[in-house]
Amino acid sequence: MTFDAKIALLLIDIQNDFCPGGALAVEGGQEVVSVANRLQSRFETTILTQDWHPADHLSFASNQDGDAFSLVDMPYGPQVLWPDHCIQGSDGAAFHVDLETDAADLIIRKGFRAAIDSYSAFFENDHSTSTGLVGYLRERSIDKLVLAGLATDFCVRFSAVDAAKLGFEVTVIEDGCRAIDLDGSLAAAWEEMAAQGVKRLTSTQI
Ligand code: VGL
Ligand code: ZN
Repeated sequence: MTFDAKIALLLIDIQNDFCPGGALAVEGGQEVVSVANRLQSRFETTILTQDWHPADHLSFASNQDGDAFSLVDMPYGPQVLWPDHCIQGSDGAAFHVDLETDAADLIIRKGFRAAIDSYSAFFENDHSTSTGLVGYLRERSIDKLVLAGLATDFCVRFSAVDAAKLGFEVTVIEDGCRAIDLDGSLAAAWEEMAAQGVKRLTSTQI
């Protein structure tokens, strides 16, 4: 079946750097592309997000006194340090070449301020700076979201949880996601999403 205008597909960060060979490669990351494309054909509205960092971004271990994948305290709370990734305009920041992007209504970029990271498509990591996405969705009377993309336990998780807290009905397509899984972050992600009422379905169940 296809879905009505009140529901949108939100595809999170399906970019080269999160796929094998990329700077912050997620195991099997490229496998979400075909799932994402199949899903898109069933939705009137698709929105893409794109992780989009300046080279001096403070989530990069190279710009901090710390190792990649360690935690540091930022003014807005704990922050994982990452390898340099998704640098604005780089090939790593580009969408996977096989991802269908022509039909997307909106591409929302995030993480473009050097001093603050943004996992969620809705709020930066201070949980208060808005990306503007909620206003866009409300203006279009969209109240249900289906999410897929990378990575399950970071940007998909934070986007799904924020969306649920904002009152959207949220479904995450588990075979349309792949995880980084840092210190149990994948299990914690599914737990938190479930606690917020996020539904978990496969692409064939929806
Ligand atoms: C992401 C870590 C850093 C993601 C983005 O898309 O899940 N993870 N930046
Ligand atoms: Zn990032």
